[in-house]
Amino acid sequence: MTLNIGVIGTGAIGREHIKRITNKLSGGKIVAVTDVNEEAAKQVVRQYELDAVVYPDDKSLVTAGNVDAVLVTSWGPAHEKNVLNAIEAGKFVFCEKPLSTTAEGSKRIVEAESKYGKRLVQVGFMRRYDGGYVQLKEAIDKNEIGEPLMVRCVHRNPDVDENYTTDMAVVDTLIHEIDVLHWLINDDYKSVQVLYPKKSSRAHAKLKDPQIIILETKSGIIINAEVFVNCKYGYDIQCEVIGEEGVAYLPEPASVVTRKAGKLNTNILIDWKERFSDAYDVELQDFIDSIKKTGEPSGPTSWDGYIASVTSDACVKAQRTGQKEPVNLEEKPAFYNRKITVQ
Ligand code: NAI
Ligand code: NAD
Ligand code: ISE
Repeated sequence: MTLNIGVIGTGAIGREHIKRITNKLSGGKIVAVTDVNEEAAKQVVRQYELDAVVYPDDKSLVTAGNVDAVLVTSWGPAHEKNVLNAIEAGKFVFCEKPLSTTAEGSKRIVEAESKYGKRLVQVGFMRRYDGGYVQLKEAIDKNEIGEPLMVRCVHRNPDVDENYTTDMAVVDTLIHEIDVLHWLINDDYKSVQVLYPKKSSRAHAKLKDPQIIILETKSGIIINAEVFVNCKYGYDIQCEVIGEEGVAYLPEPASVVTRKAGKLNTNILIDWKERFSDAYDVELQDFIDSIKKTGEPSGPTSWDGYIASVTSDACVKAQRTGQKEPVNLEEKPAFYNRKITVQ
């Protein structure tokens, strides 16, 4: 059986995911697309020679009879409405991060899904599927470095456009660390604080860049996360977990090392599309396979999206106040405690 997929938002990552589902992955087919810019949706159908209908809006796409699952790759502020419409139509939905740009929005999704009574939603937190992060988690879970005490990480982009504002360093960028780190160290966040180092002259007026975000967990682990989105030299993701017995590092992407003319050289990636390309493949294949085998997606849940939103709201508040702000999570509903395993 093929999972028929409708795509809301045919921008950068929408096109990437359409290409991988069409050319690389198995078991899924793009049958519908929509974009607020209708010409962009039509162009994608032509460019990738899709056998897909272009719908005028998300509501008509999610209610189309032949659409089994919806891929939300619109921009962040549109996600909540897109996902709620899909749940109302009883469709599976893979939503790119963030699930919603506010905790209230993510909570509304959690409530709608719980009321529906079956898991429909998977959030695009692809780092949980990245080979390097999976190895790092295995090392921590096997107690290879003892109790984790501190984490240092870095999220650098070469540049961003004029629409990227100070809060997006959290809502759009740090959101990946927020999700992957509590999963990695099996702990919950307690408080957050944001520091602004000297501003890069490359950052435009509405963006404070770089930023240092300090997250403290309930057990007392301190995470120091740097977001620097005008670093110029490349797309660089680093993570280092310091434990009682040793230190574990996220592996660098494989790249040839040359020794020549008195220099040791290796390439650094420039584009986020390449850095997590394999992880995007695995997460979407898992979404397709899990629905087919178990009738539910098994990846990051709406509750994971909610945890990320509550933490990101606290970080945005901390950006404004300069103070340590608490992360106040509600009790996890029993609905999200079940573990779904794909054989
Ligand atoms: P983009 O701006 O290139 O594409 C967004 C597209 O959605 C645009 O074509 C826009 O016209 C369309 N759109 C916006 N609102 C819409 C709506 N209500 N209905 C239909 N279409 C709508 O943005 P990009 O970079 O593709 O990002 C899209 C989403 O993917 C964002 O949520 C972003 O956070 C996420 N993303 C995730 C990445 C990851 O590593 N997981 C990487 C890049 C983006
Ligand atoms: P983009 O701006 O290139 O594309 C967004 C597209 O959505 C545009 O074509 C826009 O016209 C369309 N759109 C916006 N609102 C819409 C709506 N209500 N209905 C239909 N279409 C709508 O952005 P992007 O870089 O592709 O990012 C899209 C999403 O993917 C964002 O949420 C972003 O955070 C996420 N993203 C995730 C990763 C990742 O690493 N997981 C990487 C990039 C982007
Ligand atoms: C983008 O939306 C992503 O999700 C990328 O993974 C991230 O590195 C980048 O900063 C975001 O803008």
